[in-house]
Amino acid sequence: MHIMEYRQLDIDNVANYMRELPEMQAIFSGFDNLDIQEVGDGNLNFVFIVTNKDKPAETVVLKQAVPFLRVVGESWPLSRERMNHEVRALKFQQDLCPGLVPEIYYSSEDMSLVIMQNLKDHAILRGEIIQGKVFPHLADHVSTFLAKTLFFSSDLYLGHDEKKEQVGKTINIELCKITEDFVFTHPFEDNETNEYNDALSKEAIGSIQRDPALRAAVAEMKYAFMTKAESLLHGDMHIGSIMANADDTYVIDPEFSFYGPMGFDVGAYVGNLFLSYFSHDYRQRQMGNDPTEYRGWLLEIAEKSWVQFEEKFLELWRAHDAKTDAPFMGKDLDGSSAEAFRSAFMKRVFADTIGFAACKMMRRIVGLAKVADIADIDNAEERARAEENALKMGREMILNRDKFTSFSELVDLATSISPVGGSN
Ligand code: SR1
Ligand code: MG
Repeated sequence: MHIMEYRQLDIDNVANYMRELPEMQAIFSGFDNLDIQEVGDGNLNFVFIVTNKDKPAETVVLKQAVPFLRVVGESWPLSRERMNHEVRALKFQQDLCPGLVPEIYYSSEDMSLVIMQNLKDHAILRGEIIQGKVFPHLADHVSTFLAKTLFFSSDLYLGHDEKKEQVGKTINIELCKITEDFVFTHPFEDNETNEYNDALSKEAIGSIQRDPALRAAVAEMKYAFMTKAESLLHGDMHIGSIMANADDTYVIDPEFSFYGPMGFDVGAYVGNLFLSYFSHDYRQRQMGNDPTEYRGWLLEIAEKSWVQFEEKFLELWRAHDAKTDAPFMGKDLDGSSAEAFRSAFMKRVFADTIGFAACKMMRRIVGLAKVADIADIDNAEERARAEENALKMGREMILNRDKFTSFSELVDLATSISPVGGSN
């Protein structure tokens, strides 16, 4: 095997690197007239779009990890190991969910990079939602992705030995630590890395930093994140990790992948939709629209995504149990024990989903890494209103995470905090 020494690629040397790869020779008819753009807008890596100007259908995305956190710079070292996690997770997800994950053409551990399908007809979902676009298949596609990846990597499906081997292989110490700090710790302790909108009231910030019940609840979610090795998660399943158009949905960027609690992925996704909901009180009014329609769509999508996820997950589980000689709980002697277990299991995943969604929402308001939906609102008072609403919702969700009995109660909570028709 040819070992290549790591070097950081840039616009000037990408073409020469690619022309040596047989996998790229199979895609590109030539390497002398390439358009190469660095488009990485995430916090961690460099991303190049490479297109043959002579034949624009010949196009790929090259993503490379650098040995530091891009958003901070070389002063924050971060090993390139994260690319191995990303590639492993992409391959696992691709096998289960073709068409919902970009196709991989080439990957290199030495160079910490992956070359994959350029989703040139798709855009990052967060940006699209900020603009008020709707996606008819989003709930169906995301719920399929979540149900399949979370079920088929769990103990409900895998053999006891294989599951434990997978847990061992996918330990992702550094990126989990980022989540432990930036999702579950710093936002709630007035850490120096936090960033506050000046217009956000001290009371609102104090409501998540100085309430012992809330701090205890967040610590419980952090403990669950660190100890509940249920399934191979995406690990950063916010709406910036999804690319979509009217027909397709692709889940991208699984570098935070590790074995963790199922509700963490589901919660990240629905929590982000609630943040968008709060942002579109102002955003829809700014666009001159009655906010009811778009905000109603966001809530509908969040609810449908959970409901369809639960249905699909249970369907996979029942189908597997019907075929296997060794169901997880053993033989179901009177025919109802398996359903009792399933019902209790899904209730617990639901409570976890709510608790994790709440942490994800609150961290995006006061922590270092924001979401553009809210942080880019140009009016500080309006931004603070959306932020306070998100914090209120996050508080109620995490404190009562075991009490919600259906997703519609979360929708009711969101509309009681901020009516769907908007504030004015
Ligand atoms: C300091 S890194 C902040 C965030 O970027 C990633 O997208 C993850 O969400 C991480 O928490
Ligand atoms: Mg990312």
